[in-house]
Amino acid sequence: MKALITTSMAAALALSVAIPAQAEISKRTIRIANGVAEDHPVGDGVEAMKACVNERTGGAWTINAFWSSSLGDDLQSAQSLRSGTLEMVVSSTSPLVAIEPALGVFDLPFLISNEAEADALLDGEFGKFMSDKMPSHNLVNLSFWENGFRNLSNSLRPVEDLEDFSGMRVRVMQNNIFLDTFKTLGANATPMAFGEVFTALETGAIDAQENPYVTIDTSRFYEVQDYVSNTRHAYTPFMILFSKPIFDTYSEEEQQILYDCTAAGQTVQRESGRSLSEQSLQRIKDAGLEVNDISDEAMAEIREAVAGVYERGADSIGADVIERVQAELATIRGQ
Ligand code: TK8
Repeated sequence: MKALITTSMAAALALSVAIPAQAEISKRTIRIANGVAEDHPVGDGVEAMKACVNERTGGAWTINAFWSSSLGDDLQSAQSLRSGTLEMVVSSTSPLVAIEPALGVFDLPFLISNEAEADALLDGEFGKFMSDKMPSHNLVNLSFWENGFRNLSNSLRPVEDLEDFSGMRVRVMQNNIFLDTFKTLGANATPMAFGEVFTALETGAIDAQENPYVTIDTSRFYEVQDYVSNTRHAYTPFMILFSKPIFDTYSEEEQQILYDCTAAGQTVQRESGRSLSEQSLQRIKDAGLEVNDISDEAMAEIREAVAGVYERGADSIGADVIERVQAELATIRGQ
């Protein structure tokens, strides 16, 4: 009897010794949904992430990215993650207010003023506070990447002051804060999924849309727009979301690989976006679009006009969340 126990214990020990470190990593296929085109900086981030995953898993994982809303728009994809039928999405936070209304905090007009502030906010305490809200919706936020500062494009006229927004049919993301902002500016705001924007601009169903230069460039909106105005009215983050039901089946080591490799992708994606932005602007100009800045005076008037969005947004976002972000930004700005 004693010998038997010893033998089986020895066998167990031999087995545990024989298991290589890699045993915690299973063969897996991860699909990533995306609304943007493959040549958007997100493409560079995904490539960096793939290289990292390949190295860490010894090639055990296959990552397939699907571009230009081919697996559905941001919100649909996030819903698929929640039900465990899709692994991953690179999604703007804005359309996800239908799932977590507090995410609307990022859409408050002129909240973030530059990229250094965005990075400090998203990679710091506040970003963690927002990410912590996601597991209750069956989602895991692995990292914040950059969509960026949004600028208005349209087919009617250069937008140089508040009056120029008047009556303009602007597509906004499916988001109450953006809707309020553009209505307050006097525009005729229509919520629409990203994948429908190009055709809506092309057919003239809408006059205008707003997105960072890299998106106006890579989604070829310049083909169906004539004016771009440097409004920088909001900064949108991308969340790198993973399906929690699927995440929960991963080993701890595998979960760590997801965090580490989306962080590696973040560095590359942000750098690529920031250097591409200038090139995109040049391509937009080369395509014959008229690009204009807005005077400080006109900008002050525009900011003043939308100031009430903060108070009205508190109902859905939560006054505590708005206070928290403002306190955090004050700290970041050294105020
Ligand atoms: C792409 C979107 C896009 C966003 C929008 O799926 O909807 O305008 O800016 O980048 O997330």
